[in-house]
Amino acid sequence: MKHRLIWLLLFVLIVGLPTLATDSDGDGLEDSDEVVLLTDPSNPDSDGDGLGDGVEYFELFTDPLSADSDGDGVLDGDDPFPQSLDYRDLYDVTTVSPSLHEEEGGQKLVQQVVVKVGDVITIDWIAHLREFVLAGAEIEMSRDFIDPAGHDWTAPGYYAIDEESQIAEIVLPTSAGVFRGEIPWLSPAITPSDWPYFLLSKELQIGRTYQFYIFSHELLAWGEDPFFTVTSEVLAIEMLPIDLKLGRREYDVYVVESVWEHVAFSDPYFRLFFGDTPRMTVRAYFTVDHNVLLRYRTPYFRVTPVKSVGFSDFFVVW
Ligand SMILES: [Ca+2]
Ligand SMILES: [Ca+2]
Ligand SMILES: [Ca+2]
Ligand SMILES: [Ca+2]
Repeated sequence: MKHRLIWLLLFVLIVGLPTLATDSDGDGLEDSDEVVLLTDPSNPDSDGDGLGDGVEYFELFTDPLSADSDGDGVLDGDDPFPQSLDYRDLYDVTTVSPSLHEEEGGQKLVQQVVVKVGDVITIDWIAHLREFVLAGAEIEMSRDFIDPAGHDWTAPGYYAIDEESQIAEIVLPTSAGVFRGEIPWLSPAITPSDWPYFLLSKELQIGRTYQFYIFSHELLAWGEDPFFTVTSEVLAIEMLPIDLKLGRREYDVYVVESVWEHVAFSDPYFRLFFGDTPRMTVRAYFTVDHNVLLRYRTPYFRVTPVKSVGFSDFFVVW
């Protein structure tokens, strides 16, 4: 008995306590981690979407237990943008969840704006996005300000852009009524929430600069010039610590800074915030190895049932 104890003591001293760090299915997650994440320790692809459990969890930030993390009908393994992006502003009043998927005739972008509890605006764009340049779109806007369980108000609209004359014919449903007009169309132009996706479709390199226009239909409804000129530059590679369920990890990220410039706002409300020549700087972070959009801050418009529109900062949460 005494001898056994001495041998055990010697074993522990020399070999150390036996560890259980095994990755039975070789997917990059240890068996004990898979117990925490509820994934299958004997199946390297628990949800059968073509992506390994470890790659989903540590590298792509998709759900290893959902074959279609962003619910857009495309399996994670086939989806160029498989993440669901929920982002909320600093005042925690607005959440926007854009999702993008292929449809016949183009890509469909669905954005949901939750202004506060029960107040929902859904914008369905059936858009022909060519490399994220909005070339023309049909939109349907629904508002649920009064009754969250059903649409209080739904109205269709569209942008039809004549490539030769660069004139856009626009019919835009707003809370104040329907806006109809023709405006000179600056190309390439993308919508405010598309700019990180636009950059995601590019090969990022430090020092590289991209220029484009951001078209904001909210400004149009407010009688302002609807375009911002944007210069995006890939500034540097930085370490970004992220808290995951399995502890804190650091990631190499590209830092992309975008400067949005507007000619001038005539509306006194905007001038109060931005002065005569508004200029905003917004940032995005993309992982270096997989070009995954991790986080971005962007000014955006808060849409409310009454006539008040403002900018706020958004953080992406995951
Ligand atoms: Ca495993
Ligand atoms: Ca597994
Ligand atoms: Ca998977
Ligand atoms: Ca998945």
